[in-house]
Amino acid sequence: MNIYFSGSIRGGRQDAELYKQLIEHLKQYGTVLTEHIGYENISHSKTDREIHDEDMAWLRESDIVIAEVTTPSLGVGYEIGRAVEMEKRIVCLYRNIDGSKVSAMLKGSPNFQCKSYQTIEEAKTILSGFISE
Ligand code: 6K6
Repeated sequence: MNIYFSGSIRGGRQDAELYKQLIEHLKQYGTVLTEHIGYENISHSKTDREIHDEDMAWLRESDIVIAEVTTPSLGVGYEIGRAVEMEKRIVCLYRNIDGSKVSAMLKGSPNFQCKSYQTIEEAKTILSGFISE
C-alpha cells in the first residue's frame, strides 16, 4: 500500500518530530511516499515546480492520504483538495490546541473525516483503525 503523508513545511515546522513518529508508525502498513515530511532538514535543491509535480505524482500513486492539519498550511490544504478530486481515501488528524482552529472547509467536508487526538498513541490508534476499515 502506498501512503501519502501530508504535513506543514513552509506553514511552520513545529510539529516535524510528531510527523516523523506518525510516519514511522505508518511504515508497518506500507510505503510512505513522503517520508521527508518528518525529516529535520528538508532539501532545498528542487524548484517549486519540481516539488509540485513530484508531489502530485506521488499523490496519484497513493492508496490513502493522511494529513496532519494542526499547523495550518496552504500546501497541505491544496494536497487534500487534489486528493478529494482524485477520489482518494483521506483522513485528517489534528490536536485541539487553545487558539488554533481547523478550517471549516476540512471539518465540514463530506469527503473525509477529521479526527482530533491528544496523544501520539491516540493518533496512532486512529490511523491503524482507518487503515483497517
Ligand atoms: C523546503 C524548505 C522550504 O520549502 C521546501 C520545499 N520542499 C518540499 N519538498 C517536498 N514537498 C513539499 C515541499 N514543500 C511543500 N511540500 C508539500 O506541500 C508537502 O507534500 C507537504 O505536505 C505540503 C506542505 O506545504 P507548505 O505550504 O506547508 O510548504
